[in-house]
Amino acid sequence: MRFLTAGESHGEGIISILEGFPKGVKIETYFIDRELARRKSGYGRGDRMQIEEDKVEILSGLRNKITLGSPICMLVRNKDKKIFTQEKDFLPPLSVPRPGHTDLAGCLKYEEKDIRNILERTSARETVSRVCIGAVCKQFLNNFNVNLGSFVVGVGKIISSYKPKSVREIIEKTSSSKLNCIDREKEKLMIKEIEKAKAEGDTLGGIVEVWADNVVYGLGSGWHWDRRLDAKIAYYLMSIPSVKTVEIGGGINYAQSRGSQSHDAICFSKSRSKLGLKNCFFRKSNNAGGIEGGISNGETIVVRIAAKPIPTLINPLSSVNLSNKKAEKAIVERSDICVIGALGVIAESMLAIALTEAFLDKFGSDTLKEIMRNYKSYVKANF
Ligand code: EPS
Repeated sequence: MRFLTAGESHGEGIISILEGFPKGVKIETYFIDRELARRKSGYGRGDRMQIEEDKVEILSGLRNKITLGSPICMLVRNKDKKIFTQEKDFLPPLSVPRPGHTDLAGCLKYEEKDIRNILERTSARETVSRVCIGAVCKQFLNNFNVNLGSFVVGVGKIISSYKPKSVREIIEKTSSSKLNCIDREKEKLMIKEIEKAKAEGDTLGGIVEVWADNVVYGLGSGWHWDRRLDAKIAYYLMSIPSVKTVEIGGGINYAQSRGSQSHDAICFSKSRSKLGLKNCFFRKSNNAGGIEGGISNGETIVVRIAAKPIPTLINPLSSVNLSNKKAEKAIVERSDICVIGALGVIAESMLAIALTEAFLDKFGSDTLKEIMRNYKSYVKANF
């Protein structure tokens, strides 16, 4: 399976193409739209989110809601359309790059003086595509009872230490949250922090955790570096704009503890039923985050990501005008104060894509029927 995304932030729309996705999977557009609505939400999002409807149109690859196995093409039209592929727009050139954004690096790379020609594509609006493709993959993973959930761990310096017990708990407790948060007390402080940053013309980053449960053991491989499931997940999550850190399971805490305190002791119980197995191995702790030696071990996949603050500041930082090379304040474009409340659904999407690819690698990729057959016989045969 592979996927492509296309589209500029203020162009016609955002396009996603998913190729190599199996035949026979039921796909509901209302589910994709619900995920897109989650992406627009979260305290601290900018005014653009009020303008856009973000409804998906599936242009190919399905008949009567069922995938044909042919490429799936999806389109989300932009309402705030300002640039055109054939017509001239009259937007003034943007010349002073924002520190932290792609503006300068992009202009240098593409020998460009108008930052708009860089920012249109590098805007995080592209994550609309990730969510469309992720929502299709989630509907595939549903057939194997894989559930995904995410929650905000921190905004700026406000950190919650609450540890949920299951994906179900995450979904239940975040569903009525303004910030995709489980910890209501900390959420109040996070919202205050966002309000304070807004009043001071500033922005905030933060930390999000994403979980996937009921993931069968044996996805990925330890045989070769580029087949490792942890490496794939890290790559996919690091590709989300603003993300600067990806940790799996214990992550950085592993480095600060001893082996005896950090590795998950192995248990076995005949009565423990998991993934339809009568007998199974399990762990009482999950510091490995569900992956050992690059292979899923049957425990919940736990990934933590950290994102930098949004680079567009109402009180801009010092910069240099690309045309005359004189010192000037960076450009101020309409933007968000904090996107951490929306980051979780994008992270879930990228994790769903990574897991779907790993699933297809292991169980085949032509039809859901074939994959299901292979999956069932694998789970039955093992142990
Ligand atoms: C975004 C749309 C953008 C920004 C934001 C994400 O809309 P506009 O530029 O028209 O206000 O709100 O972009 C960025 C954070 C960025 O760094 O480019 C969206 O749909 O997510």
